[in-house]
Amino acid sequence: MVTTLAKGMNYIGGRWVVVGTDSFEDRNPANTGELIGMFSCSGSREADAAVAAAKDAFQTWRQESRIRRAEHLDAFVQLVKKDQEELARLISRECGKCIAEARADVVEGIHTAQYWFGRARTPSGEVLASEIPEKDSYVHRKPKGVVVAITPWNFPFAIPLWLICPSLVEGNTVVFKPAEETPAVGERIVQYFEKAGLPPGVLNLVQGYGEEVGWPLVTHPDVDVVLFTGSAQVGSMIKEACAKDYRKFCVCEMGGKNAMMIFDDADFELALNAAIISAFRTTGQRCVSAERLIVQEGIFERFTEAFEKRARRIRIGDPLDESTFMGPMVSQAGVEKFEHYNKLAAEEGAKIRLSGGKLTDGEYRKGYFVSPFIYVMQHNPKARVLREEVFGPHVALIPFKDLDDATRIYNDCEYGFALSVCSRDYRVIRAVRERCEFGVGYVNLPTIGAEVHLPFGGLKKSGTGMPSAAALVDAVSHRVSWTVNHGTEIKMAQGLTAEVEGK
Ligand code: UN1
Repeated sequence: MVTTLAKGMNYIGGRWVVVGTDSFEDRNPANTGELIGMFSCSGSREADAAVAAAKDAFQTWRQESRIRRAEHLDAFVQLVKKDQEELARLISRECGKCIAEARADVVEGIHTAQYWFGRARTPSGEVLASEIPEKDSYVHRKPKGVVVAITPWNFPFAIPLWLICPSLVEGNTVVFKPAEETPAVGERIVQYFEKAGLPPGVLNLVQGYGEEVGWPLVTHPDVDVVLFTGSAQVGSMIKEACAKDYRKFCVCEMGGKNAMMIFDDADFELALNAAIISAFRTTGQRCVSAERLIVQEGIFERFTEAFEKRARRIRIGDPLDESTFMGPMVSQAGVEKFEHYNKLAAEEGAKIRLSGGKLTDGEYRKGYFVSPFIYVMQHNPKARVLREEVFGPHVALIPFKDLDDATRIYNDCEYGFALSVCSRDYRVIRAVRERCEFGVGYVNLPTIGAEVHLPFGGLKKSGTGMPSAAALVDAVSHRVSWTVNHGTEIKMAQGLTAEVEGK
């Protein structure tokens, strides 16, 4: 088993290193009295050292075969499998996710590493015909260099692996900065890779805050790719910074104001279950959580009542208790944002059906527990609560008349991440797919629950239009064209010759 005690250090060039005296506390959001560890507050010195180590290691790593590189992922999986339950418990304690969801996070991480291990043996380029019979043309992939991966707390295991695995398999080296809320799980990932025999410098870890160490990494001149998953606000700063540097490429996965569209003909129970999962799993703190339930008029009242009734029964409590459905929010700042938007909903004319908020009784006092907030509102383009991401169990039920109305309401939002449509009518389902702006779409399913071999990313304010997960290969490798002449003379596709005197 990999050590359960967090080291709290950075991992640079194959060594665990302590950073000065400054450190930050990592506490359990369900019980803030529980200290999980103390972690280094890194800054630009550490960012420089980590990028230099990654740059150094790149020249050797890129020359290793793709298949050999990927074998480290298989070794990683074998190690994780030995610790699976204990790792899930650490995830749950560190970010407050229910244990079942923490187990799912580990499984998703394992699947990611397995996928990239297998994919290494599949074609990595293309062979194309040339117009000239003596020529062969190829599309060949080359690694980009140093990749910075800045990851969120809500999937502290799976998301770093979404970004790290394709980067490594394609021959890049990585500097990984986990969220400051989940440094212990970030450290674990690196410990497993160290044990799996990854050469020094290929994967480096820096702990700390975004402004202090994230920014020096993003703006570092020797970084080739920045992969970020987090808020739209930080993502747009990263996009701006990367745009200033001609060589830097960035992929940002940001927020959402995701919606389910539930039509009158939908399977009622299925739609209800999907809505409960979409709105309240991970306490509404997924970039694909649904904060808008757009429901057709014929079933609106019945659906709202059933949803409210089910939401009232949600078991909120200790995430390590198997019977808990909703754990705490991750931080006091998360609670305050949730409460701010709940208040705003009332000001913007919402009819409140369930007035959730911070829970302060008994055991709840120890953590950042909240109960669901549910309201009914006519669509109103001016209402901020219908457009801005809350990242909590804050749910609007919005009535609609017909297909045109549903797709208009859905699209009237700056974000474009996940959608779900519940209907039995294939024409409606197809129209939703074609008319709505989204990156991840579901039919008769919740808005959450992506699988690792699919692209995952949002449009508009939700992303850079370059999806993550399986599709990330295009972000971490250059696709170069390569044409070889097997003839003894030059034949040009467009008919030019080297004849200098004319005919
Ligand atoms: C996220 O919310 O940031 O689709 C990622 C899902 C997960 C990933 C969510 N597999 O719900």
